[in-house]
Amino acid sequence: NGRPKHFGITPPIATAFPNEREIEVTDLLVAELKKQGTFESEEESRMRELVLGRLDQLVKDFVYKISLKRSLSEADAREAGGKIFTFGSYRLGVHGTGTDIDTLCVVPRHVQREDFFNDMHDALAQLQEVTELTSIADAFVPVIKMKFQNIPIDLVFASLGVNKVTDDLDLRDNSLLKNLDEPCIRSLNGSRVTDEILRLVPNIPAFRTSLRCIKLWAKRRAIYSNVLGFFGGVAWAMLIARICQLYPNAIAGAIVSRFFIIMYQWKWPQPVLLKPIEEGPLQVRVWNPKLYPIDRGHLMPIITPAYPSMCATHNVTASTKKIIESEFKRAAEIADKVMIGTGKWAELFKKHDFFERYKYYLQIIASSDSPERQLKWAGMVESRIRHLINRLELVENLGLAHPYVKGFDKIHHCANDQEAQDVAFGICEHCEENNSEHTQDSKRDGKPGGRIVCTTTFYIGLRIEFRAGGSNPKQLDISWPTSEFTKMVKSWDKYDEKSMGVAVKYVKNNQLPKEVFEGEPRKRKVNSNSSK
Ligand code: 3AT
Ligand code: MN
Ligand code: MN
Repeated sequence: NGRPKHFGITPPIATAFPNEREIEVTDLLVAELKKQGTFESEEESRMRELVLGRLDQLVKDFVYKISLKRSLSEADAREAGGKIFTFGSYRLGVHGTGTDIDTLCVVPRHVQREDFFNDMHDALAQLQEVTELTSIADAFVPVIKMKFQNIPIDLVFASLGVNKVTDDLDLRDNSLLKNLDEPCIRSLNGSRVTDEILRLVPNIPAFRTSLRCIKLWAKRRAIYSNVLGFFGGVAWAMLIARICQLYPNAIAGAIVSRFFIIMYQWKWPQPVLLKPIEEGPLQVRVWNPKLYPIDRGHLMPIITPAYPSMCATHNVTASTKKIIESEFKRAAEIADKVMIGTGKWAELFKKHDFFERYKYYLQIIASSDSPERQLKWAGMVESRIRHLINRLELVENLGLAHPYVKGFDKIHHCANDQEAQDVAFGICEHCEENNSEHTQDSKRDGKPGGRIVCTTTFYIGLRIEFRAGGSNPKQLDISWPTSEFTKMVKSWDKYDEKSMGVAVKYVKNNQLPKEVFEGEPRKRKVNSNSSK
């Protein structure tokens, strides 16, 4: 019975149109975002469209060939169709220069995933404009990755229960999901979620500019990472979408400043929803804290709008929640100053001070004997760090365990066993003098007993709070969280003791390797109220 009068689960807070000051600060914001290089050139954006057109044609050719292979008539094979959808930052219209295009290849029922990873992969391999082609067929969301004319592309796959996939196909209908296998449902999900977000936003240009701002801010403040317990791209998009619903006629400058205030004051664990949660035709679980204790445990739930609705922020821990909230507070104060004219947007995007902030850090060093192995092993270790954080949060005298959002990769050319063992424990004599390329030692691994060791080092900042009268004063015992963590990562089914290692150790602030400062001069001052 018609469209709702408003977007979202409540009426708007205000429907006012922008005033002069809001227009001014929005212009300033757009200028700052341009200055910070968040927009791509027109040439790059034309190139992306051409590449997408090429990919769409390749998918149609692929479906046609498989259709003939499955003995469809020439006419039916032509009609079988096939279509490319996009999702991720490109679909939302907030991608930056050099970022990937996330694409979904949708095909009719007689084309299967094996065909995609064989025939489609091979067709791509034939093209000279395709480089760095890799298939990850056994991933949670199976994917072909490549560069097409130098543009990074993620290509996922879904086979629908239909005979034809025509160009007017819309993925909105929940019944499309019936009888599909899990990887197909998950592959469709990315696209269905982004499309639904866009449908639920009243003013798309304001949404885009605001989201660009929030993404840049969250990256600079090191709180942009789903795996490590902060928020990922989809969660940030849903948060901004909710604020856009609450202020349907506002422009970016106003949205952003409301965003920080509202998010700072948000009564978690009240969930952020863009629409009522739907039931649907599948046997899968939909997020429901009344029914499922796990869902009740989500500290900052932000719920995806497409069926089956899920919590996009289930990785958040007590520590990352505190960190995100303190960043909301800082940003709300800056946005406030910008509105009254005593501050600048640039202040919002100032780099975090993670490596200056704490006196003690934990280093988690994942190591292995080849770059290919390292990619998977380090990814596995990274995905378990939030469990380490959860356990550290229970340690007496530890006020905060703050994970850094990315690992630091290195390839070490080691002359002998001792050196190889040392680097796996974070001891590297030449690391400080040479850069990570180790150009001078590149021949060391050729010597007898020489080899390479790949390491990825993750960091957790520790805020130690010794309380007077505690049962265990002036001690910090992290042996239990650490041993539980190493046990957990080593129980991985692809773990191999001979070629992989993991080590957890303390480092003091002044022992941090210089690569964490990424070429910036290192300040020696330690903030006395952060750690003692
Ligand atoms: P960039 O502009 O590419 O940095 P993005 O939001 O497009 O930002 P990604 O390309 O990493 O981010 O991811 C796009 C979407 O793909 C987001 C999510 O729906 C899905 N996705 C990404 N990584 C995973 C993963 N490991 N498992 C399942 N889905 C994923
Ligand atoms: Mn992307
Ligand atoms: Mn991607």
